[in-house]
Amino acid sequence: MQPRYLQVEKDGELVIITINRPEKLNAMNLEVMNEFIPVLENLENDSSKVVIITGAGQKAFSAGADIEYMSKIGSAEAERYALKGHEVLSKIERLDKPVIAAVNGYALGGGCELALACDIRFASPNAQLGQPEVTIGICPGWGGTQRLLRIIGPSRAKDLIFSGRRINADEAFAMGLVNRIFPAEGLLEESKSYAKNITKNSTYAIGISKMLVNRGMDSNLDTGLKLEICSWSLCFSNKDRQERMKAFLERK
Ligand code: CO8
Repeated sequence: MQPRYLQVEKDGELVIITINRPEKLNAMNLEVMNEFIPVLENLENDSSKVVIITGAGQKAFSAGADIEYMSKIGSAEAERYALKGHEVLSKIERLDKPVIAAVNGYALGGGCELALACDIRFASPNAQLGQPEVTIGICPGWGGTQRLLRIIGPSRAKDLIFSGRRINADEAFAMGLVNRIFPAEGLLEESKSYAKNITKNSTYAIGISKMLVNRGMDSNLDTGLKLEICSWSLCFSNKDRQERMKAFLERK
């Protein structure tokens, strides 16, 4: 069945997923989250090499979880909603290919958490990021307390979470929350062009590098380094590695 709120488009070896609910600033209700699951499961098995996630319209990447829906639910339903969000975000994080968030406006609450689960974040100058959950009586629930802490450190994470304040693209860049800023009209094209460059590199080596960085965040240095040695050696049984090294030596 065609998703109602997710637009999935192929561009060669790239896949662009657009959250398409602009009238609600791409807020992610349960339907949006449910639609993500099969889309991401297809990506686990297809030949695409890089995924870009963005929001429809000019104003928002995503304004977060759906406040209208949350205003009507109790703890049990809230837990199901949180678990669904975690399932989606973990799938993104564990996908063995890079996922880029093209943050084209508001990325608030769950919207910011979605961007945090991506590997790289590019933003337009009108982007505003933040974790305003405490302003509506909840704590971040889709990994915000954990991924934000790992990306920008505990002190800055606490500042954003306790204050609920929104930060612009420049401040987000300065604290390492976004990797680069591109003009709004060029954000998607620049993201695609960056992604296309990545596709020239070894898919196997990128997938394994992503896993190593992700695992390394939760391991001690010794464990991370041991895992790196095993993974590095495994690259040598990959045909792609032989061809690439040979091509270098022959200056192809
Ligand atoms: N949920 C539902 N609808 C939303 C949301 C949202 N998060 N954000 C905006 N909308 C809707 C508005 O209600 C409005 O709808 P309508 O036109 O039908 O009234 C429409 O989108 C446009 O919004 P505004 O009129 O408010 O647009 P403005 O340009 O005036 O303001 C803002 C833009 C500043 C982004 C403002 O809309 C806003 O503050 N939105 C809420 C942002 C927010 O607090 N997000 C965090 C939500 S909490 C969360 O994400 C928790 C994540 C963890 C979940 C864990 C699961 C349990």
